[in-house]
Amino acid sequence: MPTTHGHLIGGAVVASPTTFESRSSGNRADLVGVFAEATREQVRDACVKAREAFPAWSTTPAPIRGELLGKVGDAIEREKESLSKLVTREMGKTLKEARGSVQEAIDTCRFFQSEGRRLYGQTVPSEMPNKELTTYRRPLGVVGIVTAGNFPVAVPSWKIVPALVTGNTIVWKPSEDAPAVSYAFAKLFEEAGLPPGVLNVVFGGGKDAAGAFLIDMMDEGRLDKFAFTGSTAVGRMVGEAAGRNLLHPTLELGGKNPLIVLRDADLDNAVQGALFSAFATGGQRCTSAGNVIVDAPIYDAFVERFLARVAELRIGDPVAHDDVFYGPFINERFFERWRDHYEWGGADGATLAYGQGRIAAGNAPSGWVGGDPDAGYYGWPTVWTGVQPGMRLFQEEVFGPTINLVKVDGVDAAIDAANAVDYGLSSAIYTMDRDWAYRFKSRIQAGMSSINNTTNGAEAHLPFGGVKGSGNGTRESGIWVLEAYTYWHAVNDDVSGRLQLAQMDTAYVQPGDEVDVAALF
Ligand code: UN1
Repeated sequence: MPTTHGHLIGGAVVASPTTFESRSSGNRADLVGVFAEATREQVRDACVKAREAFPAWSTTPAPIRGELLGKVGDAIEREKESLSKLVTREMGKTLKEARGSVQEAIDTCRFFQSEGRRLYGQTVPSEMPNKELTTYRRPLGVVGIVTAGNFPVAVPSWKIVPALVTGNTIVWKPSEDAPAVSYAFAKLFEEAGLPPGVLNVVFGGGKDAAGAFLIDMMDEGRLDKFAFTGSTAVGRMVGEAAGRNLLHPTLELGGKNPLIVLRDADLDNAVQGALFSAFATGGQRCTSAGNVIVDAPIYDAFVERFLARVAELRIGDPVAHDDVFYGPFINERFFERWRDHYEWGGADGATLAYGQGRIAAGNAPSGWVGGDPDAGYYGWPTVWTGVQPGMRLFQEEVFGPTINLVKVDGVDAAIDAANAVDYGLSSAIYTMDRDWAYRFKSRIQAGMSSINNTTNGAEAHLPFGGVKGSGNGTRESGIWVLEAYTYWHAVNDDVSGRLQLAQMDTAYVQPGDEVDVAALF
């Protein structure tokens, strides 16, 4: 029996009465690790430890906090290969993508290392003499963080690193789909010298478990901020709890991202981009494309080329085969939800152009690389044609290797279709026409847009986040995320030695200088 990994609370490793297993998504026979399952009391204790660590950490000079995060970046860089392999093994994305996602965390550390030397406030002129006004960014306090399993290093780093550089302390509940990666990631903060209690990690599930307990800690007044990446449904629950406690949560939620291909597009480039947007990470990115919206004159040509490429996609366990395009579902729940969408498609009257549900022995696509498909949950690449706005298939996030091809006539109809979903995370357009690209850029309802590239591709110094059902307007990454983990403190410093009152004791108008408007005419 492998050793059980405990929670990291206040610098101690803490065991729980119950445990859960993490198994490789690509091969369920491979036990990656056994983890403690946090009780409500343990989650509460983690919040207490984070609270105790706050005074010392928040008064540690920001450049020193930044230096420490630079060391975390060094440690991740040193461990990049082993951490990437662990990402691939535990949650099932390809090694190339895993390396990219770990690099995203390194980039985030580098960016915020230097931000520790800025964290600028402002000097503001006063209405009155001998008085100075200044603003400071202040940390919020204790931050509760819940993250998903699809980007188990990159997305937590988007929250943890800026929260720490600004002086907050943290209780993090990582995804139950990636506890081993999360444990290893947290250990690198410890190695870099983060003081005990500043970053606490509690393991367990979401519903009726550690995740829900951490949300409840807002009602107990133990958290000053909550940051969540996951489904829109859970995001609403987090938002409700935060709202009644007057906290402003960071919510990065679902997407049904459109990728438009117009009649003048470079078709090969567009096909390649659509393939990646649709099937990279098995469609389990919140930036994955849901609807590819194709201009009528090139629709047939696009469908033909796209389907030819889909039939060639190599699929299999990315641990055993480093040349696959995508691997397994991260977990059974995602697979089941994806399987259900086959029924929606039928009910909607869309045409199933490619795909046959779960890959099984004797029922595998041509690109299946071999091995036992029952070792994990693997899905056929699935392509629907004849999809239109209003169909459930068009509107709802599927989170799996499925793409809809939607035929429209012209740029305006394409943009209308792109905006006809309740989400607004990412978006893309393929066109060479300046005016069409401009029209798209100014009319699309999305937090992120690409012109002649995929719906993916967040970078550590660009704001990440959505509009509509994809979030609540908060942004991660770059300087923009600083707003999420600090409040502005305005300070008046009066050296006049007398009572000076703003708006009243000002020299706006000198007595006797007034213009009498009534007397002028
Ligand atoms: C997510 O799926 O939650 O732009 C994040 C991208 C990645 C991040 C996705 N860099 O697709």
